[in-house]
Amino acid sequence: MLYCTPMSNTTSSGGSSQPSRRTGTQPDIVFILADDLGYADLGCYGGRQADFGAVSPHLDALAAQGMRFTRGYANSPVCSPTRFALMTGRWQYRLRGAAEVPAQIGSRLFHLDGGSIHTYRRMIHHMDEGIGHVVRALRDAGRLDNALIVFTSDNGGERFSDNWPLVGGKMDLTEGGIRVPWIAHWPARVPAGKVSDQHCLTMDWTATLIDAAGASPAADYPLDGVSLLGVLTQVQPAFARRMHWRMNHRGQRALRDGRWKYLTVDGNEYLFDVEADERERANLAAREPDRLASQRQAWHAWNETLPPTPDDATVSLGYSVADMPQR
Ligand SMILES: [Ca+2]
Repeated sequence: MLYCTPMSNTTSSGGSSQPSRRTGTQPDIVFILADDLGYADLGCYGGRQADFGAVSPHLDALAAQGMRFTRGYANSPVCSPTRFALMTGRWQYRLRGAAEVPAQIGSRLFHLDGGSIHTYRRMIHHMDEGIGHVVRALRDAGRLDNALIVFTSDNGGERFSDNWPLVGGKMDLTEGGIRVPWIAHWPARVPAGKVSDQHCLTMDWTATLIDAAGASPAADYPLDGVSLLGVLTQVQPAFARRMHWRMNHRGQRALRDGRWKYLTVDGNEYLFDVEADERERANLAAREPDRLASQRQAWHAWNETLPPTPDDATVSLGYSVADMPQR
């Protein structure tokens, strides 16, 4: 998914024949949302080289010349809800039908009888080449300096993805299902070579892009996302915020609060120190009952601010353990 929004070519005023104001004003915005790309699929996130060489040299260059986030999350571990959140800048749970994906799709669509790591890395490489063409076109047009290029993924990695060191993938609220690559490149405003541990969600991009364009959200639809413009431009340090998820599928709930993560799956409760244990293997729920209780309460307090999940919300995985052994 690629949005290109030329926002700076209509800013001249007063009948002046001067070229439109560009530097320091509204940027061009290129928003690139990869599908099912895992946290460690790109070289700049620790991905391995393929037999043909670097898998993602253009994205790696954007990260090196811009800002790379290490705690950027998708609003959901599945496609459509994250896209709803991106399009509205709000919790997807506010939108009827976006709670989960009522998909009636057969496993035939997934081509489960094909694919390989080699093919998967080739696909990423082709995507990366296309992004390289976009960057080159902006540079050739003299518009790269004030172009905000954003790259992220709509959910955690699919069956051939590399999510290391995270556990789980698409459909899971463990880190591998929701923590994804986040890259921002904007030479005019974002210093090169920065790595941020800001906690952030897909819907924050919506707030950030509105902010970067100098616009305001509609008063009737206040945003749940928060602008990261100050973090991007280094005028503001990383700030604390809680991030929440919920999903009927397997009764999953998650709260990320600082270094802590509260998680439920299949009726089981977990508490992890995600900064010390990114793989969520050391369950501290029994050792820290008070913290577990306060995190559980915080999740419920958030949940009560949102519409309930519709009774008829369903999800189709498209395939099951009958098609593929569980990871
Ligand atoms: Ca997806």
